[in-house]
Order: sequence, then C-alpha cells, then structure tokens
Amino acid sequence: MLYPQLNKYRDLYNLNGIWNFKTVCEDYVPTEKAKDTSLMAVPASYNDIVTSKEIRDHVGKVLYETEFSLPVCSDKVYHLRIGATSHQCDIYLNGIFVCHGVNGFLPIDTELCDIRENNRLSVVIDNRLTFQTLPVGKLVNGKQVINHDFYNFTGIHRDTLIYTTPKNYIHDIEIKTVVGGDYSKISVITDAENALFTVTDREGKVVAKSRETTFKIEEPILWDTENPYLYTLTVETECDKYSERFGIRKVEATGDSLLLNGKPLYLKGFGMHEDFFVLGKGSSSAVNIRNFELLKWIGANSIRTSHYPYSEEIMSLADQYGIMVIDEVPAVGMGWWNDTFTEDRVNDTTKELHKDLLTQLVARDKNHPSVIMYSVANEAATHEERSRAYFADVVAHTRTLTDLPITIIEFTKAVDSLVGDLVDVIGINRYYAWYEEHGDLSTISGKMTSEIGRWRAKYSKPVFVAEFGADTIEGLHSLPSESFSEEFQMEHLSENCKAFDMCEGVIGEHVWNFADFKTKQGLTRIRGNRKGVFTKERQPKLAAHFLRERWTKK
Ligand code: BDP
Repeated sequence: MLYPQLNKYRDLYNLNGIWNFKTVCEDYVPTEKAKDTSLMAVPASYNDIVTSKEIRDHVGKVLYETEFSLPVCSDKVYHLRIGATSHQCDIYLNGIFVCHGVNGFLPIDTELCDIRENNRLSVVIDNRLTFQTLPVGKLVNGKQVINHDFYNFTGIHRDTLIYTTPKNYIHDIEIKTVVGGDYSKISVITDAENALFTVTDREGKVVAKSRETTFKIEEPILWDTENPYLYTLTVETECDKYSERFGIRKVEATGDSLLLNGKPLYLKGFGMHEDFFVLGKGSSSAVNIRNFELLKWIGANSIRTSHYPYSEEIMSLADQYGIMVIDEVPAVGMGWWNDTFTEDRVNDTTKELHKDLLTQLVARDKNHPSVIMYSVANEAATHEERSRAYFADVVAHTRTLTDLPITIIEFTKAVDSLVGDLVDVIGINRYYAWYEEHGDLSTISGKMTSEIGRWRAKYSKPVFVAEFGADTIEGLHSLPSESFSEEFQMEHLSENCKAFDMCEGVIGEHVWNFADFKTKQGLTRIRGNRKGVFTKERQPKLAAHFLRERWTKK
C-alpha cells in the first residue's frame, strides 16, 4: 500500500476543505445531490464543531458530500484515497456505489472506474460499534455502549485525495534491510517490472543503483533515535516511478531486552491519542509537529499509538524525528465486560476482522523504520479461556506479516494471563495509588515491583510498562500533595519510576497520557481524561519537568 505521490507519471488532487454534511437514515443512498445539508470541515470530527447536542451525540449514519472537477485522461487510472473515516463507510461516486470501508483508522484506497469531468463524491459514515467491530462496543436500544476510554469521534479524519497512475503502475514496494558489518543488504519486494532501483542518501547523493531486487549499500548509516538517518529508494519503470523513504535498522527481542542495532533499548515516552480542540480526531500538521517538538523537548524516545493506528503523517514524522513507535491495532474494548470471548460477543467474525486490520496495518507501515513493535491489543480479557485460542491465531497471523517483535498490552494480572507466552514483550498497564488504594503513594513501590517480578518469573520476557498515571487538573496545587494536584502527579510518576529502576528486565516506561483528551461523559471525567503530562493546549504540567530531568539523563 503506497501513499499517493506527485511526480511526472502521477497526478495528485486534494479534496480537503468544506464539504456538505447531514445525518441520514439507515437506508440512505445518495442517488441525488443531498438537500438541506450544513457545512462541514474535512478532515475533522464533526462532534466538537456542531452546536447541536443531537448531532454531536448522533449514533448511526451521516453523509459527507463534495463536488469536484478534474481533467480526465483515458490512459490514466484514477484512485481515491481517504486516510481514515471512523468507523465504517460506504463510498459513492456520482450516486454509484464504489466500496465499503470497515477500517476506521486505516486508509481506504480504491480505483475509481467511473470518474468524469464533474463529479459528486458521497461518503456515508456509520459510527456504531458492536462486538464485531474494532474498537469493540455494544448497542442497547439504539444507544452506544463503549468500554474504552476515549470519545467516539466521527468523521473523515484524514486527507481525502484523488491520485492518478499509469495503467501499468507500481502497486507496492516493500524494503527489507539486513545490517551486516560495513554494508547493508537491501531487498525490494515489488510488482514493478524491469525496474531500476536507485538509493540516495540524505543529501541526495546516489549510493546504490541496481536492476536486481537485491543489492548492497556500502558503509550504511543506521537509523536510530539520535540520528534518524533516512535514505530514499526510487523505483522507476518504463512508465511509472515511486520514491519511498526508508531507514536501515535492526530490532530484536531477547529474554531480557529489546535491542535496536544490537544495543538494549529503554523506552521513554507516552501512550497518546489523536485528539485536539474543535478538530476531534481530525489530522492537523500543526498539532502533529507541536506534539513531536514536545516529545523531543521532554526527552522521550518512543510512543504507542494507543489505541488505534495513527495517521501516515504521524508515522512519517516519527521516522524523521527519531521517535520509535509501538504500532497498535484498534483492538480495544475487549475487556471489562463480564464474559467477552463468547460465541455471540468477541467471536470468530471479530477475529477475522482483527487479523485483516493487522494485515492492513503492516501493509501500510512496513517501510517505517520508526516502527519497532506491533501491539495486537490493549487490555483484553486475557484471563478468559477462549481468549487463548483467539490470540494464538491473531499472533500467529501477525508473525506471517512481520519479523518485528510483537506485544500485547495487559491489564490482566500475571497470575491470570493466558497469553503472555505468545508474544515477545509483555506490556502492562498499572494504576497503583490511583484506581487501587487511591492517593496512597506509599503502595506503589511494593506493588509495582512485585507485579513486574511475577510477570518475569512466569514468562522470562522483557516487561514494558505501557501505562501508569494520575488525573491532574492544571493549576491545581497542593502541599502536601493530594490527588488531582500537579504535585501529586509528579510524585506519582516519580514513585513509579523508582520502582522500575529497582526491577530487572523492565525495558521501558510509557506514561499515560501524553496530553489530556476527550472521553465520554463520566463521574471521573471532568472535561475528559486529565492524565496528560501536557494539557490539551499542549502546555506542560509540573510533572513534565520531572520527566524531562529524568529522561534527558537516562
Ligand atoms: C487504561 C486504558 C486507557 C485509559 C486509562 C485510564 O488502557 O485507555 O484511558 O486506563 O483510565 O485502562 O486513564
């Protein structure tokens, strides 16, 4: 799956901007141009844009529609690429059905056979979550029940692009690199016929040229977080051309460590969310850059795309900023029900979708050097007997797609987990002194070290603390500290970090969360989840300075 590109063989049109919008009924088909619409921004979620509570909280279908003109040439193939529409959608061009999308956080990329000079593009989005969608949810009398902790933002969340290719176009390029001594072996897997492969370095100097799909780069500069060095591979055939950036690096998991280019890693960073004022989950380059600037400022070296694949722009920025990524599929909401893995809940249909989304995720992200590990789920009910066969199949499938390490992020206790042996790295989320023994910071050290010890004893695998944190209202101060104050958050994080430093086999700490984010309304959610180390405006809370001090030295 290649990202659309503009070059002498390929055109690119951006359809972002103001579209027409309305809520629609169940059987709506856009045979004619919609009437009585309002205006809506693309990309963005509509929820925090509208002023009507009914529309903000609408459960069901909405229509996004736009008209556009372009020159049509019979010797070109036209493709539509929408980066993400949450969640399912039906796409129509000029009233004719084009395709159905089931992947709320992954791109839809489809050929448009019936394109004309003047066109009407209609996207009918369905935001309902069930046990057969990811994230998992449930509908009760038309009301949406969700068991995950982020707002069910809806809309066209990433770029809508039309691009052209020649008829005989390059569909895909996968770049595999093997690091060996003073050279690197590059293998290109592609459908391109009789292609010329050219690699240029960061300065644009040609470092390899080949007609074979396997060739060497002498004295390669490896990609790492200090020097995120990127090369560019250009694949050129008689009638098409595509340039893909890549890095050369090696990631391995051993019994105690996660290694990057042979050196043990300590992951410092955050679980995040795509979430900002007004935009909801709408992609914004300005917000993305601000986030990466803050990650660098605080000394982070990694992020987890909790709890769904992030935009391609974020993945590309991670490559460029040298921020490693744990790439998570939207398998969230699979715990916290009484009995999750049953015939009529999370079942084989859910599992096939889960596997399909992993296929799509790896297909999209396989050439990003920043991706160091895939996460197959967050807080699933892995103590339930049927979860074992479910995840054995999901992980086995993921291993056919990638050589990178695989993790699952667990809330289940070590003693109860039935899946830890399947993965390479055990991810755990722990909220001592917050959801357990709230406010008592003295409990953290003992509980955290014992729990990490239990995971280590049971599986002899590296442990990654994927979430720990405390809700904090910016500007709320307390001496001595009390929960929700900035002092408490700082002490809470510091106690957790002390515990990690005492344990063997801990390969990283990701604070929950990078920034405050919107959730459904709830008694413990005052304007959403406030565990951000940065405010929603992206300004530091007190704890950010503690982390900066720790992480820039560690
Ligand atoms: C964890 C979830 C995360 C929540 C967090 C919290 O993985 O999505 O936002 O707890 O409660 O259980 O803050």
